[in-house]
Formats: sequence, C-alpha cells, structure tokens
Amino acid sequence: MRMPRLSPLTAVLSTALLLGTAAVAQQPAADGAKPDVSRVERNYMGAASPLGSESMHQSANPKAPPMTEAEFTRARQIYFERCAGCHGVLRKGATGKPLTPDLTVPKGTDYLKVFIGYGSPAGMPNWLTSGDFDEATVDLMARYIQHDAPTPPEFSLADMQKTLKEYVPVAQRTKKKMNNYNIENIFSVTLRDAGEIALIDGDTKQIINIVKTGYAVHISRTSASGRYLYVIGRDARLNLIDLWMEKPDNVAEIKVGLEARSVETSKFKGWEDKIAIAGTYWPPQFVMMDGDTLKPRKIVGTRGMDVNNEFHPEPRVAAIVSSHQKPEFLVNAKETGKILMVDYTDLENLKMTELSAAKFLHDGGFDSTRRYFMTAANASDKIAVVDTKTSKMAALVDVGKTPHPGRGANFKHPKFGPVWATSGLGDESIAIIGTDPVKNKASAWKVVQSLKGQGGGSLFIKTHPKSNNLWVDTTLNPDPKISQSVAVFDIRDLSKPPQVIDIAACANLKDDGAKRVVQPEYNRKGDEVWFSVWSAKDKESAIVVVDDKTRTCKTAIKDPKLVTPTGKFNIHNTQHDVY
Ligand code: DHE
Repeated sequence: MRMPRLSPLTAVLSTALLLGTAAVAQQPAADGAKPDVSRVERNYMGAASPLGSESMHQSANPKAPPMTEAEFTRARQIYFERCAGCHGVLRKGATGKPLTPDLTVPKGTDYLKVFIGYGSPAGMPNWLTSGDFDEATVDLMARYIQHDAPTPPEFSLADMQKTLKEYVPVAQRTKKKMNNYNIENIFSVTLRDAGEIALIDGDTKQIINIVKTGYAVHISRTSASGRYLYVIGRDARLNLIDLWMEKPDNVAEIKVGLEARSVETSKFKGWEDKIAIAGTYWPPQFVMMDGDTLKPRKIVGTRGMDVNNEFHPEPRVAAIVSSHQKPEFLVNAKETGKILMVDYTDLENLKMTELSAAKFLHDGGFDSTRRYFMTAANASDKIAVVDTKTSKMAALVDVGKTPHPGRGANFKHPKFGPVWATSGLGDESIAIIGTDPVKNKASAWKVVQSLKGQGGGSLFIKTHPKSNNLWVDTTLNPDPKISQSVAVFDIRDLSKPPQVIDIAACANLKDDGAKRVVQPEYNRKGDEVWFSVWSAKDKESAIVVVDDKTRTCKTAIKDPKLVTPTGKFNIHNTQHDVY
C-alpha cells in the first residue's frame, strides 16, 4: 500500500510513549543514557520520516485488537510522522522506548491510552490534553502499537543502480572551469521544504542557480578538489553538482536508500574526489560510490551489537567525516554508539576498525589540526574524541545536556590553547574542550570552561581562524526572542557576557510567524557570518549577512525562491573543514 507524502514540518512532536510507570521511566538507562529528554529535544529528534510513504511488509498480530486496513494505514502514517524518530522504524527502541507487541499487548489498550493521552512526568507528551490528538486518534494509536511493526524494504546495490542518472557523463564534462565565479566563496543553501538548494555567490550575494535535490534536503558537502558538491535529501536522493559548469548544476543523481542524512567524499592525499559515501537511516547501512559518477560500489550494513553488547536491528547512520590522516571515512552508527573507521582503498576486501564510543552518536567535526574527530553522543551527554592517526578512542568527555555541535568551533583559548566548543539542545551551557595533548596536556579532552549561552535549543556554534567571535544560535528555544537572536562571545575575554543580536529583526520580514535563526556559517575570508532566518514554507525567509568585526548586519538576502533556508555550506570552509 502506498501513502501520500508527509510534510516534514507537519511533524513537530513525537509520541514518546513510555511503557511502565513514570518512576520506572525516570530511571537512567543501563548504558547511562538519560531517558527523559526535554520536549524541545523530542520535537527535534522525532521529526517526520519520509518512510511513511513506502510500501511495507505487514503481518498481523492475532493477539492485538482488530484494526481495519484504513485504520492501520492512518496509524502507520501518524507513527512515521511523529514517533519513528524516537522509537525507531521497527519500534524496537532508539532514543525512545521499545514499542513491540511483546511489551504493548500485555499492557492492553486502556493502559496505553492513558500514556498516549495524558503523558507522564518523565516527559511523555500529553497528546489528548494538548489538543494534538482526539480520543479516536489516541485509541487508534494504542491499538496500532500492539500490532507487529510494518517492515520497510531493504535497498540493494542493484536497487541503487536502477536509480542512477548521469545527466552529464564524465566524458562530456568540461575540462576546465567555465564560469567566472569565485567558487571558493559560493554557498550551498539548503531550501528544506522546497527540495532544492540555492547556490549563492558569496561575493555578490546573487543567486547563481536553484538546483533540484531530494525531499526535505539536508546537507551539502564539497569534494576535496572543490569542484564537486554532494547534496543529500531525507529521501536518500543524492545529487552531484559540478561547480565548473557555466551555470553549476546536477551532473549525476542516485537514490541510496529510503531515508538518509549524511554524505561525504574522500579527502586523503591521492584519493581526492575519488570516492563518495552516503549513510542511510533506512536501511541501516552506508554505501560507497565512485566520486564522479555516483556508481554504487559497496554497501556495508550497520546492524549489530551496541556498546553494551546488545543487538540493535536498525542503527541509523549519522555524521560521516573524511579522515585527513588515512584513506578512511569515519561513520557514526547512532544507536550502537560505534564509530566505524572505513578504509576505502580496497572496497572488495574491506578493512574497518570499529570503535566503541557511546550512544546515541549524532553530529561532529574535527579539531583545528584535523587529527581528532569530536562527535556528540547526544543522549549520553558526551563528546567522543577519536584519534584518526592511531585509530583509537582518545576520550569520552562529559558535557551539558544533549550536545549538538554541528561540526563545532575551533579557536585558541587565551589560557588553555587550542580548544573545540559545542553548544546543546538540553541546556544553556557551551562546553569548551581542550584539544592539544602535546603542549596543553593537562587540559586535553577536558571541559576547560563552560559558558552560559542564551538558553537551550541550540543547534550550531561557529567561529573562524581569523575571527575573535564565537557565535551560538538557539534555534529551537521555545521563547521567540531567543530563537530569533544569537549570542556572540569575545574569544579574547570569555568572562564577558555575550552580546545578543536580533538577527530576525535585521531580515525585516514582511510576514508574521516563527522566524527561527539557524546555523552561523562564515564566508571564505572569515569576515562575514551568514545566518538563515527560517520561516514557514509559505512565508518570507532570508539569509542575514553580519559583518564579523563590527557585529552589525550588512545585508539580508531575500528572494521568493529562498523557501525555508536552513543549512549553509561555504565551499572553501566545507572543503577544508574550516570551522
Ligand atoms: Fe540535521 C547535520 C540528522 C533535524 C539542519 N543532521 C546533521 C547530521 C545528522 C543530522 C546525522 C550530520 C551529518 C553529517 O555531518 O554527515 N537532523 C538530523 C536528524 O535526525 C534530525 C534531528 C531530525 C530529522 O528527522 O531529520 C535533524 N537538521 C534537522 C533540522 O530540523 C535542521 C535544523 C533543519 C533542516 O534543514 O532540516 C537540521 N542538520 C542540519 C544542518 C546540518 C545537519 C544545517 C549540517 C551542519 C554542519 O554545519 O555541518
């Protein structure tokens, strides 16, 4: 059965169903991960999955209360819109609790309805009393979760191959740059709900092209040479854009699975632009491809044992980075808490080093030397540090609640030397971690200072080697004054309170409604910082450009084509991991 597509923006809440009493739910998980994340975090992590529109295998559970096919289809849609992000596609538990029939059937419909309808002190949303669900929907979901979870199909190399499109075959591509753009200062801007990216000339602030990409497009990454741009959508559609074309555009495209978030490309010397990699949430796997054609070459599954030696059936692939020390990719398997160091020199006889970090791995980036990979195990409130030279874990650092660094921020601390910083979703703290185990050994892999930002709900933090500013957004903070502004710290004197800048006001937008300010990103020179002012799909949005030195708004880029701008990826900074 096929179902209509879901808008990712319709899904702002997740059904964090907690089985058992609230007291049980509040106990820490066996692995130390905290089960009760805040509503803000749940809203963010439990965003809609595009899987709801896929055909799935279904077996009925004879012990479960009856449902008509139409009821089941509707419940499945709601589940993928609101629950799968936390409870997993197979309902075997992810950041949320497992909801499999062996657990739910013994509880019974009436019991489950109480939890769905009224929530729990541990953070379970009160779907009925909040007005999100009516009585009938609560009853529907209570019955649905007693049935076997429908299973989406797998996605093989042959399935991928069938979707491969080469718009401009390699032989027909230009041999030299055919445009006059300063490619290093182009920004690829995610137009989330349009399924497009905007290529914006960072020098003139003009839109170069709007390129069609995947559904609810997520991130862009630059190839090592800076010529190619890879863009991944949540529907696992991967686009390859050639920046040397007269008007940069798609040259190839492939679908690598049913749901995805990450893409990266080989950066080690001698392997520039050779191999691309994309990770999928479903199926739980990653695929390596030829960098210039996207021809799929090798799939590796992530199903397996977690850090506590328990089997996990669907470890989603979160961040992927490309090592500068070895011909390797580092792949975060979210639910198992494992970081896989994948050697790409011989895809037939694959070598992989598996590191045990902590659950649930999400995003991250390198330290300033590009030797150490610093990545958030967000529900464990930790930053995992990998030494990409020795292929070993260097540390697990305790930080504030639910760290969310993006790629983090590197700078020289006046007292502690080179450091890397992360903000987070769960509280206002900004953790500054020492990253120099040679000259500043005593502070290495320790939180040397904790700053107080504007509040929780922060997604991204950024600085630049040429800047004295540390910018912190608070995109998901429930207070609009906070979500529409950013905090900026002076790196030279971090004891000073941050300056708060109302970025949304700089955009001077004509429409009312939420104007979330998200993701600082520097230009090539490091003298401007760009922010997205992210409004609803039918409302005006903008990119605000701030002068880094004076901390004043320079300009706002507005265009009806800039629909729901979120992430921005400067070609040079992304290419060289400058952040
Ligand atoms: Fe993201 C990075 C997953 C929601 C904007 N996001 C990432 C990465 C992962 C991820 C795994 C790291 C990729 C990498 O480095 O290879 N994001 C998820 C989710 O699972 C989540 C929580 C919910 C979902 O269903 O998708 C989610 N992300 C969002 C948003 O709602 C954001 C704010 C807006 C949007 O465009 O969807 C958003 N995510 C981003 C951005 C990055 C990102 C801008 C890259 C940051 C960078 O500087 O590299």
